[in-house]
Amino acid sequence: MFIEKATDMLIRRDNDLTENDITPERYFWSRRSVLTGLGAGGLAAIPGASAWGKIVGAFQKDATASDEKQTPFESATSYNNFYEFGTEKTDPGAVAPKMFAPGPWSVSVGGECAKPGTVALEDLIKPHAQVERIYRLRCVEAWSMVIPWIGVPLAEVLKRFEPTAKAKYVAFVTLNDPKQMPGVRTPILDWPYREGLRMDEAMHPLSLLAVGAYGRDLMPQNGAPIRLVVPWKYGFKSIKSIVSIQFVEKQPLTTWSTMAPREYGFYSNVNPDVDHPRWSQASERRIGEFLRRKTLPFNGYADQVASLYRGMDLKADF
Ligand SMILES: Nc1nc2c(c(=O)[nH]1)N[C@H]1C(S)=C(S)[C@@H](COP(=O)(O)O)O[C@H]1N2
Ligand SMILES: [Mo]
Repeated sequence: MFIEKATDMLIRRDNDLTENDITPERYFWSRRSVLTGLGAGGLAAIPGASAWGKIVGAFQKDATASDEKQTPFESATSYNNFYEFGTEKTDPGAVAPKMFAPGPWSVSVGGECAKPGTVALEDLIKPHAQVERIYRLRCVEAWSMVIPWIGVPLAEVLKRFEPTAKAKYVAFVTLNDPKQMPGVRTPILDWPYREGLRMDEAMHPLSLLAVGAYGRDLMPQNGAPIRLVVPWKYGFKSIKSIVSIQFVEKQPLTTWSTMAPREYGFYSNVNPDVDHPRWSQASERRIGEFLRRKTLPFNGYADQVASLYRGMDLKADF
């Protein structure tokens, strides 16, 4: 059933593509995962191959970052942070497509909830529920991108597990596989990569569980097959290649705030008034642009999210 569904999606979507669209660079990833051939006769699925390879369905366009120019696909897939594949910006794009081939993927969801379970990716993120959201993503290193993500609002996914009243936070964990992720063979970070959100942040309609970008499945370097996108926070909160989501009562440990608590707080809301101890956060470089631009509070999403933090001192809770 798993495979049937994927095959179905695959044929539906690939009918819209011409041979020209299927260039090795743009299509390499999905093709390698699922397809045996792309001849004129059509497409064939490898029996038993990853059902994940075609998770992006017939998504709807949704709220966008209006008039902003999108970062080219080539930049968004060659300038990345994904320490599991190395610490240089070019490492994930160079290494992940060659080494990381997520097979059938499931996410285990548990903790303070009535209906815990390990759920296959295509059951977690249903094609008909997918939306495209053009979000700014602002790295703590003072660069940013504008990316058309495809995914499902995190709240919609979380609700079906029926979090209890004790669920105050949500903790996320990335895959930790030394065979596919050369970076985790060295203790540069305390693997696996972990992140967390307060419950109301997780339930906010802007929080997205992304499975695609630029109209297709996520590239390995962007966190295939499923990652978080929390656009009002620094990029490191947007954890990639998620294997576990747990509802917890206490604020969970997160990778960067454990590594360097003075530099990275739990909240990590984009805040031009709170400098990183080693550099200013007042401005940023949009990848592909020459001039720097001013960084906006909450990365420009203050109207939607500032109310979550009413009464908090965001210089103390940075
Ligand atoms: N598992 C994992 N997730 C991660 C990271 C990482 O190193 N490992 N880096 C984070 C950082 S610092 C940023 S800025 C974003 C970058 O996302 P992008 O490469 O898709 O633009 O991913 C975040 N998610
Ligand atoms: Mo980042």
